[in-house]
Amino acid sequence: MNHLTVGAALMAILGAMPALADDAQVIIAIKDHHFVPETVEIPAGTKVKLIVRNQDRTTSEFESVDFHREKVVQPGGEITVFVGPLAPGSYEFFDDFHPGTRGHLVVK
Ligand SMILES: [Cu+2]
Repeated sequence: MNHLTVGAALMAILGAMPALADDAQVIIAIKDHHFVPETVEIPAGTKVKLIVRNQDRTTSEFESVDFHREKVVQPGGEITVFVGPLAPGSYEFFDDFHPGTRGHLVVK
């Protein structure tokens, strides 16, 4: 490749980067056996990155039957799950190790 071609290739790569940075991302904490926030609104038809941070001293398992995810979150740790694109509606999630801990993804 000559320098012009390299420059064009670089610009193509850099041009593609904002799309990655724009990916929808939501942080959900687990604190005192509650999800914070308990209701998370996300756009329909979009892939969304959920980051779940466990601030409790007990192990949790972030789980949803509605959107088919299940992942253990260590005390003080965090996990990432991708959801969507989803149709509009309300999708429940819970802590499978503390089933009283529940929240909802509201897709609009
Ligand atoms: Cu489970």
